[in-house]
Amino acid sequence: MKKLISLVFPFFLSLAGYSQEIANPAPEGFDVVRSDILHGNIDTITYFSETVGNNRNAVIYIPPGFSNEKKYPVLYLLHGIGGDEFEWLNGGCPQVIFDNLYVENKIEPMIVVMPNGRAMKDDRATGNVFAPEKQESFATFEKDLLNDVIPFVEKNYPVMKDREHRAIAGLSMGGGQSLNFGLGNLDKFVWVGGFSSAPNTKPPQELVPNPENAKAQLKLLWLSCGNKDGLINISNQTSDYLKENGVPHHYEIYDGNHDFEVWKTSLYKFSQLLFKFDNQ
Ligand code: FER
Repeated sequence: MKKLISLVFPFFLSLAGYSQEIANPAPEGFDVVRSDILHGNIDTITYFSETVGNNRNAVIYIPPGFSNEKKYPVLYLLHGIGGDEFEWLNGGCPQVIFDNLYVENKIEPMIVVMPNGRAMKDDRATGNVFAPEKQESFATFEKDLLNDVIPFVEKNYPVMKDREHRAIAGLSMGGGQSLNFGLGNLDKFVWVGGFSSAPNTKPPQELVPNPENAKAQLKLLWLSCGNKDGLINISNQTSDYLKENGVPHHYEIYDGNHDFEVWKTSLYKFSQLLFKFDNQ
């Protein structure tokens, strides 16, 4: 009987897919506004996009205690298929999460840029957000980000311009974008995170064709997803490939769905690893 169990149990585990443990949620209060602390500033910026051919908007978060005399690293934080440059602010209160982390000295001061990842003239999340030309515009955004958004930010804000001080992360479609653009441009980004990454994520062999190179360049590769998310196979297959090819990465699975509970927790945890060079 014992023998049977030991033979059959691994089979069921593999049927169940992932046997990975569920990671802890963020602590209580991490996303609750505190009136007793300093707050960062939120602004909208407008840049001209050569890629799209018109002005486009992004949201920017400037950390508490910001000084023009200093230079900051930058996190580019991307939204999902139904969102726009305001999605994180509306659903994820990243400014609250960051303000609370700063007061506890848990993150490095950084500027956070939340652009609109739909690089097309009408970049609103209206009509059929799954329409092919809209999905395509999420891929086109790679050019807009690299050639238009980043140069604008680097020209207008006191930021560090090397890859070691540039991070990219996002939720769902934005998670796919972050993995595709980050891992596809290791000369530009070495801190990369995909939260509940969507099917726009490139297949693993395309995403990381040269595991040795990725291993040598990356400071942080982060994947996270809810265990009840219908898209979890994307994160699982990415993590499996990375494991098989010896590319260090964090993979956290939370008890959750395809929603902001998971994305807020992901941001809370991911952001604490950013721009820390000693403890990766
Ligand atoms: C899909 C299912 C979901 C897909 C994209 C998504 C590109 C994106 C979801 C999101 O951004 O929340 O099949 O195909």
